[in-house]
Amino acid sequence: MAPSVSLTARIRDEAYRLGFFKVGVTRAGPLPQAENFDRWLREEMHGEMAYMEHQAAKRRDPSLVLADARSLMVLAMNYNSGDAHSEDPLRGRISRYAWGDDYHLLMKERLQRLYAFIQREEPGARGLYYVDTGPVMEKVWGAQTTVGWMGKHTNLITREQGSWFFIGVMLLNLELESDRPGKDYCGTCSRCIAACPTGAIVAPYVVDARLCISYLTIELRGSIPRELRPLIGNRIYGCDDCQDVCPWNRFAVTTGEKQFHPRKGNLVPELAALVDLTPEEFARRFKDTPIRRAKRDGFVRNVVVALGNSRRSEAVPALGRALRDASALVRAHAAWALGQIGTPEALRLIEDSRPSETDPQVREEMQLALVPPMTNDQDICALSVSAVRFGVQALACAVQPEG
Ligand code: B12
Ligand code: SF4
Ligand code: SF4
Repeated sequence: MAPSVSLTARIRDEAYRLGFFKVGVTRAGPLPQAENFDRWLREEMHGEMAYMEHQAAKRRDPSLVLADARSLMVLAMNYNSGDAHSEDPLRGRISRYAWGDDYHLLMKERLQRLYAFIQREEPGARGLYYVDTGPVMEKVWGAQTTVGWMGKHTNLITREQGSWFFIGVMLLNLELESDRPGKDYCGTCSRCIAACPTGAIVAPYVVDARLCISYLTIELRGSIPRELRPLIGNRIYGCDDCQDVCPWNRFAVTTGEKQFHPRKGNLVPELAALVDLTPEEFARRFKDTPIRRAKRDGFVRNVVVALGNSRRSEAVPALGRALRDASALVRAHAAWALGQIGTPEALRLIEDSRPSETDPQVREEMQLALVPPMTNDQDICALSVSAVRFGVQALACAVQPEG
């Protein structure tokens, strides 16, 4: 007689067949460690992501999402293409998850097929599935299963393949066999915390989104805080630094999903060319990719900041064009970027545009770019220059102008 295979095992097998490399199951009860989530919201670490607040009750309680929810499945799909980021400051860095096609589309389709399988196996089955967009705390639930654990950078990590994967979740009215929670293998390591360019991992397991480059370049619609702009470097969409340094990503394997491999031009894009994207070109070029989320003006704002951070005179002509952009957001950041480069030509472009500029925020950025306020470091430099004249301290100030 053939051995009986449980429904949970059959669902897992089908999920593996559909391309998920890890499948976890847990009981759908109240959110574990909900007090951490509450604290995160209370301290406003979600910034302008109002959806995190509006749907907080559902995030704390899956039964508010699906009334008769009994089980919660967590499914991991690898997006690692094995390519590397560009170190060239005149080329942009797009985070790995956004190099290829939009994962929402691909994963939704796979989850739909899995759901259809479950309904065929168990005709009374009802459920809901999400990738990213539902009010379900995907990482927290993932850590309740054998998928893995939440690292100090707060991404979910698997022992087998590291953290370069997307998460899908499925709520079901079925009693499935639950896993044991994942064990934390971070140990004494703290590489991600040290590597974060903006100090966004404010404590182990806590990311203040307002400081995270991923938030600043994708979610934030308005102006990027001035003090954070220099720290963004050439990252124009998201950030991978905390995961790039994680030792568990040494076990990453290349994904079999062709759609997640870099689209032409997304791996090491030339920054100067991206400045000229019209809204129509942006929509065409990034159709069905995650990058559309930043919207054209937000994306070009990021590109302009990266050009400023290059501190290279070759970036000046492109920034001059950005200074005439239809979007005040782009013009404001272009003025800042030209100020960062600070060559006579860069400053002349600002001077030339100033009389015709009417937007108050752009005018303010122009003013600051032309006459930067003295920072403490500059105060110290100015004092050193007058005291020591051509001493070492003065030389250090000259080669490292403060932005
Ligand atoms: C909002 C959001 C963001 C925000 C906030 C990030 C964050 N850390 O929460 C921003 C825009 C910054 C962001 C960035 C990124 N994101 Co995002 N994001 C989400 C989203 C929509 C919700 C996450 C959430 O609920 N955050 C709220 C915080 C409070 O929840 P949490 O981190 O799970 O918090 C727990 C811990 O902080 C812990 N905790 C708090 N204090 C303490 C203290 C102690 C002692 C302990 C032990 C624990 C602890 O408890 C909290 C929960 O109660 C999810 C999709 C989803 N629906 O879940 C994707 C998601 C998390 N993002 C994802 C990705 C890929 C990214 C980026 C890598 C993209 C990029 N390359 O730029 C970065 C990674 C940045 C980072 N280091 O986290 C993937 C993660 C996949 C994975 N392997 O983990 C998800 C799951 C999307 C998906 N479906 O694949 N993201
Ligand atoms: S994604 Fe970048 S900015 Fe955000 S926590 Fe990780 S290293 Fe820091
Ligand atoms: S870098 Fe180290 S501390 Fe950070 S998530 Fe990876 S193992 Fe954990």
